[in-house]
Amino acid sequence: MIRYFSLLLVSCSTLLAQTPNLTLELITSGFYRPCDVAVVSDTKFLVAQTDGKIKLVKNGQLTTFLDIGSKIADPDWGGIFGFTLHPQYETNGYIYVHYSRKGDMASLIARFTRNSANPDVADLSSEVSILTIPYPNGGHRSGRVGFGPDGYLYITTGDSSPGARNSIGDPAKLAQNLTDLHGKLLRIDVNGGFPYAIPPTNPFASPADGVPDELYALGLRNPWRWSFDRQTGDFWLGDVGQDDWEELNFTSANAPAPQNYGWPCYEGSHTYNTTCPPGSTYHMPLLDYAGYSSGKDASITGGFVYRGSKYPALRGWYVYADYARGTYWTLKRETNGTFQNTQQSISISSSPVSFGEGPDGELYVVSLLDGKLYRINVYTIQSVRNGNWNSPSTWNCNCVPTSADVVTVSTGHTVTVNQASSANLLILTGKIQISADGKLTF
Ligand SMILES: [Ca+2]
Ligand SMILES: [Ca+2]
Repeated sequence: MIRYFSLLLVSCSTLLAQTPNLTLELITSGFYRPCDVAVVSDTKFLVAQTDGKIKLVKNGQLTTFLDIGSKIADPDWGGIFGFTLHPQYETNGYIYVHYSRKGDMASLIARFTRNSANPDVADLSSEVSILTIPYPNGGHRSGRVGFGPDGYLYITTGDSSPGARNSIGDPAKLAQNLTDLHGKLLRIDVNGGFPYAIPPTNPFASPADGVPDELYALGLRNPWRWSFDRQTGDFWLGDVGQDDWEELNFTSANAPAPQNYGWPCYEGSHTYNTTCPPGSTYHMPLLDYAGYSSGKDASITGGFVYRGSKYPALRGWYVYADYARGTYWTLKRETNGTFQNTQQSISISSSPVSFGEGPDGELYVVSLLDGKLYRINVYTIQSVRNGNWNSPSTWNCNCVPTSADVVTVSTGHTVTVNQASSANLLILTGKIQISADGKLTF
């Protein structure tokens, strides 16, 4: 059999695992600096704005669900950083918000409760303070809060360094200081005590060890967004870099705690602060890519592994983005640790700042600067896929092939699998079968 690959084909690995091509479907616009999204259902969303408002999108209508604008430090850069719904939100109405408090700019993790009479609003007076983390220097505070598959609430903090370009990041090495809560992943049990209990399996759960019992992992700079794979429990975390490297971390569900993600001893997989003791216990990122000093501003936005049912070709792919560049990637990691990472052709000239995952596994994204909420779809043109593979001799798919696409192509005929853009063009002949995982075999 003869195979011809066009010059545009990225690599042979593209052939082995056909990458789904993403598109963005606009759901709602008109937000002011949306920074996080929680998906109640496929027609109901809560979207947090940096100015302290959490907006409700319900059947296309936009209303205010909660307004904590009077409590925040700054409506643009010091308001809400992240929020999440309690796993039993439908019954208890709890949401957990991470915001910067007016006055001292401390990070507050607070619980609010949906109004029992009107499920479309939450009352300001329902606030319960869960955890307070001082930020006397301002600086990176991450802000993501989310529940793990174990039912515990995970919270990331930034290193509190201002992180100005070409400055020294985290000069006090707080992210490596076990007595300090900055640059850490914290884990608490909001169901087992008030305001919370310490999970007994936390690595520093002993009150006598000098380490905050909440601490679960260390060595983080500004881990803006992260998630658990709902199928495997694996942990994916994007850590925003200083000047040189943006990094994506993968941690398997059975990895012991605490993991040390390296900052500021390492930026990405590269030595950064050389005064750190040499160590081999750092958790190196799955990948890093050149950041600000490469000539373009950069800021990684960690995403989710797609586990929805609407797009079988996307199942098992991790979707993430860069906020500053408007770039999206899909990444497929195999169990042996190898992975395929593909930059998507879509690039909105805006700011993908946070992803959200629905109860059905479908994915969403909000962009900060243009104030929009999108659903992530996969590009297909069904009518064209149903054409005759053998006639005409050149068959143009314009689709993402699925397991239903099986074809025998006569010698001399060509098949073009033309993805959303012309970036992935594949010309081949012979018997071709598209397997369920999106791979082409022939
Ligand atoms: Ca302790
Ligand atoms: Ca790291």
